[in-house]
Amino acid sequence: MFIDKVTISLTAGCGGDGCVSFRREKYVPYGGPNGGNGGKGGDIYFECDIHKTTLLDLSYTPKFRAENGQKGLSNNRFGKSGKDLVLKVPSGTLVLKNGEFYADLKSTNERILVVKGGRGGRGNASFKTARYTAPRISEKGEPGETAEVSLEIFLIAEVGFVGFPNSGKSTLLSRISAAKPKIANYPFTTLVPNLGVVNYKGKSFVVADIPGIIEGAHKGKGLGFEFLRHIRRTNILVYVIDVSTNDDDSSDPYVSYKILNNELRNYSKYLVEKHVIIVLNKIDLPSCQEHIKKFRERLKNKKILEVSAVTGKGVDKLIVEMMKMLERPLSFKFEEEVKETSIKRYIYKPDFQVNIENGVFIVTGSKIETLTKITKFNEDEALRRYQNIIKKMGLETKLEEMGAKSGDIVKICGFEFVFEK
Ligand SMILES: Nc1nc2c(ncn2[C@@H]2O[C@H](COP(=O)(O)OP(=O)(O)OP(=O)(O)O)[C@@H](O)[C@H]2O)c(=O)[nH]1
Ligand SMILES: [Mg+2]
Repeated sequence: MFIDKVTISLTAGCGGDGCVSFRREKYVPYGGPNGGNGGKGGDIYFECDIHKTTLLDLSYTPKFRAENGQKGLSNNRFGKSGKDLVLKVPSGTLVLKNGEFYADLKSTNERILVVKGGRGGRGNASFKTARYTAPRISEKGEPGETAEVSLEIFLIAEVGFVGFPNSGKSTLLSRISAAKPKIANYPFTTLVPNLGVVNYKGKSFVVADIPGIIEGAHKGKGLGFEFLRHIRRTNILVYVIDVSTNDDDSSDPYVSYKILNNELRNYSKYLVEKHVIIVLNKIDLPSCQEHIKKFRERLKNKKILEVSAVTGKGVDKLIVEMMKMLERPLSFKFEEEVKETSIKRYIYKPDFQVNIENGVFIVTGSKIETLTKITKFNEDEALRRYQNIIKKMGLETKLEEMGAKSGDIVKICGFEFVFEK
């Protein structure tokens, strides 16, 4: 099954707790602290694997977690770090982290860190200084980072085939490449995009054939619109238009061309800025000459080719044209388009913020929250250290400024403290 869009939540591993312990041996008085640090929590990475074609296996699991770090132990033994988790994604996967553009993975083995594992808590051996020789203090492990991540495949191809259902896109792809897409004489034969590699005189390029587009696609009709994203990276769009005649007006190739163009424009203004080749297909069928003549008269300044995907007539010329056109640069590249449409916001985050709710002072902010999470409040010295750090951050002054009096309740990260001047 071809799944080209998933949203998953990721939680990196939590760091292991640090340990409080002292060396106790015969004949070694004042052995000193020897509590080891906790191990680091595992990270989560995405890695590009060009042999993968779908995000199906990620769609089964809505939540991924990396392993936690282990606790530090006595005798300066450090906890083992948690194992990293590497999730494989297909080439062309765009990663949005918490709704913002994060990465575009294209080449094989390209790997990015998405959420970082928590730091291991320090054991008491780490707190030893010349003046402070017997610390009874350690930290808890830091929680791992969490994120909501959306993955979307944007297939990597140089040329995209677009057209109405049944116009012969898949037939044409099977003609020019080794791809074997399903072909049949009914609309919507192609349900997911097909890729084919065209080799010609020592050069090669990739063509994407997507499901047919119909009028009203941009309002959700048919299947094609969802798949237009897969031709967003291409340099060339090839409009495949059926010129075999029917009596009704709907088979006028010029009308088809206009409808297609309108749908593409409604999808994205960038699509219609690509290089275009118009392919009038099925010229082996009788009485299409009249249509072709009229079409050419109405669209004079466009590249128009006549082919028969079934007999192969005109197909070589099409390949040569595509190759020639590929050498011309595009006015807009996919990369720029992505950057333009998803602007990264850098938000300044203060160390802490204070709000008053029902007389309680609520303190938030990632720095102070992390500090709170790694502090072991049952250790006297850890508590003292905590108080020192938040004083240096300026929390006490801020609380006083906001009118806090002795005995008021201050809430940090779910913990309640009583304010004292
Ligand atoms: N006579 C003739 N028939 C053709 C030609 N090209 C395609 N066909 C026929 O048209 C029908 C549709 O072809 P497909 O290649 O499946 O069309 P498609 O554009 O991929 O259609 P969807 O996947 O539904 O969008 C098939 O029966 C083909 O055999 C051609 O050049 N001449
Ligand atoms: Mg098809």
